[in-house]
Amino acid sequence: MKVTLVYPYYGRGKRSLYFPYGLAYIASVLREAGNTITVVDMEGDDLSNDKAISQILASEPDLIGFGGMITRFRIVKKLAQRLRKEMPSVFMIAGNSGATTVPELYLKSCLLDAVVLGEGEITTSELVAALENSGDWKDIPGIAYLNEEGKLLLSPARELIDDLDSIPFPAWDLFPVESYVSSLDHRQTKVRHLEVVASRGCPFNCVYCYRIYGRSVRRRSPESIVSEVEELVSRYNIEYTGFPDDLFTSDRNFVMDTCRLIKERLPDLRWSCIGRVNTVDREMLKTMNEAGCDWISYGVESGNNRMLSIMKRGVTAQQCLDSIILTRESGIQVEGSFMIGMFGETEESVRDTVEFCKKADITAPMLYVTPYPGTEIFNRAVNEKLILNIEEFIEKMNAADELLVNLTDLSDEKLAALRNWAQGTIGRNYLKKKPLTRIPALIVRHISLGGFKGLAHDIRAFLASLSGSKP
Ligand code: B12
Ligand code: SF4
Repeated sequence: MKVTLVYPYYGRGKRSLYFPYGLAYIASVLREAGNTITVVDMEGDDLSNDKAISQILASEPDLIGFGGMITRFRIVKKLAQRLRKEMPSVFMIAGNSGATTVPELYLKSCLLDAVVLGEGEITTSELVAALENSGDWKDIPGIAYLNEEGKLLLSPARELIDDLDSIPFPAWDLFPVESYVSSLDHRQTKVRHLEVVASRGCPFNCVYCYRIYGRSVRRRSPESIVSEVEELVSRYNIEYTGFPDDLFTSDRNFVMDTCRLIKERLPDLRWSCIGRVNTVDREMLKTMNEAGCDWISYGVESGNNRMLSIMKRGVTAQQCLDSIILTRESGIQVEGSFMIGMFGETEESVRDTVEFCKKADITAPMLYVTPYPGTEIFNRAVNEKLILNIEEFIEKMNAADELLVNLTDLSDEKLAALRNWAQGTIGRNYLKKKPLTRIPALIVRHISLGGFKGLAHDIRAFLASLSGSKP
C-alpha cells in the first residue's frame, strides 16, 4: 500500500526541530511490512501548507497518516480539510497524544476515517493490512472512528507492546534527518545529536501531565538502546544523544546497567535525559556522569510545597533543592522547568518559586500552566466551565508562553505581571551571582545563535528587572 506520513509544522518561523520519533516508528514498521512510505516533513523541510499539500498529492497515497502533538492540531485540520476535497476517497488517519486524547475532535474537524489510539505500531500495521485486503478494520483494537450518525465508536483497547526491543529502530532515513542532527539541541548547543527513546510510561501522577503509555513502565534492554546509539553514530556521525522518555530515571538498576554499557561501548558519547528529583541518588548520578551524562532536566514546577501537593508531584521543594545540588556536585548541569498559574497559585507561591530559583542558583523560562487534553487539570477546567469551546481552545495552543486559560483566583493582568516579575527576577538573580562569567556567556550564546535581537531583548528584560519591584 502507498502510505504518506505527514509531520505537521508548529508554525512558520517557529521551527521546533525535535525529531518525530513516534512517526518514525510508524514509518519503520509499515515499511518492514512491505508498504511504500513517503514522509512529508513540514518541520524538517520547512514546508508551507501549499508545498506540503502538493508533495502529499504527488505521492498518490492510498492512506495518509498525520502525526504531531496537540499543538499541531490546527495544521492537521487545515491540511486534512483541503486533502479531503482533492482526494475524497483517500483513507486518512491521525495518531499521537493529540489525536488520542480528543479523537472525536480530530475525526470530525479533520474529516478523518480513523484515529489510532495510543501506542501505534501494531494497530497501524494491522489497519493498513486490513485495508489492503479489503477486510473489516473497525474491529482492530486501538481504533476510534465515527459511525454513520457521526457518533464516536471505539474498538477494543489495544494491549501495550510487551517487548520494546521487538520494535525496529525508527526510519530516520525517510526524514530530512540532517535538519534535526545539525539543529540546536535542547540545551541550545550546536553539536551533532539525535535522541533515542529508551522507555515508555511513567509511574507518577502529576495533574498537568498526560501519559500516553500509562503508568506501567516498559524499558528496552540496555543492549538494544546502545546498539541504536551506535547506529546513529555510524550513520549520522552524532556526538551527543538524549533520552526524551517520559522519565528516564524511573528505575535505578535500568539506569545503572545502561550506563555501564554506554561506558564500555561508547566511551566518548555525551548525553542528557529527563529526570525526577526523587529517583536519583549520589551513586547513580556519579555513574551517569562517568558514562557521559552532562545535563539533566528536572520538572521542579514550583518552590511552594502547597502547590507541589496540588500538582500531585509527590516531592517537596527541599527534595528538589537537594537533588539539584547533588546533581551539580556529580558534575552534571541541571535545567529545571517551572510553571505559573496552577489552580491555587497565589502571589506568595510565586514568590516562593523565585526564592527557590535563587537558592538553587537556577534560571529557566516560567511557562503558563496549560491544561492539555488527557490531563486531570484539563478535565477540571472543562468541568468548571473555564474552557467552553474545546476546539477553539486547542487551536490556540502553543508552547505555554501565552496565558490561554486562567485557573487561579488572580486576575489575568495580575498573573501576567507576576510572571514578568518572576521571570525577570529569576534571570537577574542568576546573572548577578556570577556576572563575570554569566553575562559574557549570555552574549556569546546569543551571538553564536545569530541573534542580536534576542540579546537586546534579554538586556532590556534584565535592565527592567533591576528597577522592577514586585507587582
Ligand atoms: C519528547 C517530547 C517533546 C519534545 C518534542 C518531541 C517531538 N518531536 O514531537 C519537545 C521537548 C520539543 C516537546 C515539546 C512540547 N511538548 Co512534548 N513530549 C515529549 C514526550 C516526553 C515524548 C514524546 C515521544 O517522542 N515519545 C516517544 C514516541 C515513540 O511516542 P509517541 O510520539 O507518542 O508516538 C507513538 C504514538 O503516539 C503513535 N503515533 C505517533 N504519531 C503517529 C502518527 C500516526 C499516523 C499514527 C497512526 C500513530 C502515531 O505511535 C507512536 C509509536 O507508538 C511526550 C510524553 C510522551 N511520552 O508522550 C511529551 C508530550 C507529547 N508533550 C506534550 C506537550 C504539552 C508539549 C509542549 C506543548 C510543552 C510546552 N509547554 O511547551 C511542547 C510543544 C512543542 C511544540 N513545538 O509543538 C504533551 C502533549 C499533551 C497532549 N495531550 O497532547 C506530552 C504528552 C507531555 C505530557 N506529559 O503531557 N515535547
Ligand atoms: S510530569 Fe514527569 S514525573 Fe510527572 S507524571 Fe508526567 S512524566 Fe511522570
